[in-house]
Amino acid sequence: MSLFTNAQRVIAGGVNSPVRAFAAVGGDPIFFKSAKGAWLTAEDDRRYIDYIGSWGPMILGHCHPAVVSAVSDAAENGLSFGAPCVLETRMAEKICEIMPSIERVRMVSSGTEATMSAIRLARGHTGRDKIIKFEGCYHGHSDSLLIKAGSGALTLGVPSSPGVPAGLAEHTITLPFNDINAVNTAFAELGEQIACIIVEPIAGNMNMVPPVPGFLESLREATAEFGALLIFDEVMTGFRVAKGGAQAMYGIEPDLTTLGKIVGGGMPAAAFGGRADVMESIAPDGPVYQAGTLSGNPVAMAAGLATLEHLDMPGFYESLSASTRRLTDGLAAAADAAGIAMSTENEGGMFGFVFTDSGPVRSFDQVAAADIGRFQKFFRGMLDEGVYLAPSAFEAGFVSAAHGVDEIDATITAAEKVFATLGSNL
Ligand code: HOZ
Repeated sequence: MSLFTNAQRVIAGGVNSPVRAFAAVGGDPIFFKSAKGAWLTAEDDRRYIDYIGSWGPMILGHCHPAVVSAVSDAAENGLSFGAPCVLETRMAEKICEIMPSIERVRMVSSGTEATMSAIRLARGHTGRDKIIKFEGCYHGHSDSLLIKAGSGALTLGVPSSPGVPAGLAEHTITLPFNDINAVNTAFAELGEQIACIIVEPIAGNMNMVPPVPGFLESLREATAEFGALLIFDEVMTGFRVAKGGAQAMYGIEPDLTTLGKIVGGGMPAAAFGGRADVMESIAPDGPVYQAGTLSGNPVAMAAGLATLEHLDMPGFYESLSASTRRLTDGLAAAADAAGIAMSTENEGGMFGFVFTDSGPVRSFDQVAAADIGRFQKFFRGMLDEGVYLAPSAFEAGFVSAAHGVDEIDATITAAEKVFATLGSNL
């Protein structure tokens, strides 16, 4: 019996998160037993160059010695206290230092918890129910946010999940990403009822789609004018596209920010934070309730802190960006040489590629109209060549500091080989 078949007997769908099931690319998912640097090792001992990085957290590469040693030191002192510890304060100080828009922070255990809590806070603080999100953006799987969502929901064709009460869904307004007019129209009609906008400032759950000039600025202006809050979901982009996240890159100060992935350094930790006056509405200071048994867990704080501290190394982001650019430039050149229409994006350690001749990709409609069949063949060919890409055309990819020229160039060579089998579409 295959490992996947065995898992399916006892785990719903055989996986603990749907996109891992390979449903969109065919075949069984690979089971891994270890990881080091840029490499994953499967149960059958095959090695793969990893461009998922646990979906973002592993910016230093797998098993970075400083992170592993911080985790084992912390574990020696206790796995969980369910009470305050100084590591939490140090983590909060570090986050506030890196992202000055965050004056107060609250640690949670997952990105879903961070976005769910930020939405409740925005509603509680403003006394309004309606929220705006964008089609193809994914903010975790809480009820209000699983409407026209990206990531696994989009991959599996259930962007608006059954099980979300209609009475709740009616308060979620979904607009096209990068459509400034749609935002202004929604505020002109319903501005006084809108609690917040939540947005991935660079969308990473419908492949990778950067904001058009003026889009994020228009969100800032509309929310400020109507007394709504602007939430940047930087679970993916935080510490990833730049140390200070997309908000530092674009020079926009959101009212609230959600963080996950890198902030936990590979352990389950996430956070939300922002303006002090807004965060004061959270219990125990204020009436908006939010809590968690493992929130601020000392082992997770140690892993996250060790990771964030490493980002201060001189030239860290220059080198990471250069690696990512080398990868996307190489992939683009290989596709071009094979006569294959492909559009690529890269920022910091995050990248995307879409099989389309309509690039640059700036809308959900462009991603939705891309050649998914070609992606599936490319994915499978690359897997055969020992390159582990996200098993979905709607996910961004991640490069770590452990990806050297050797790994990047081996990936490009693999792509040249696979593209040659796909046939030109130009
Ligand atoms: N939501 C994640 C991708 N954007 C996938 C999480 C997982 O499968 O681990």
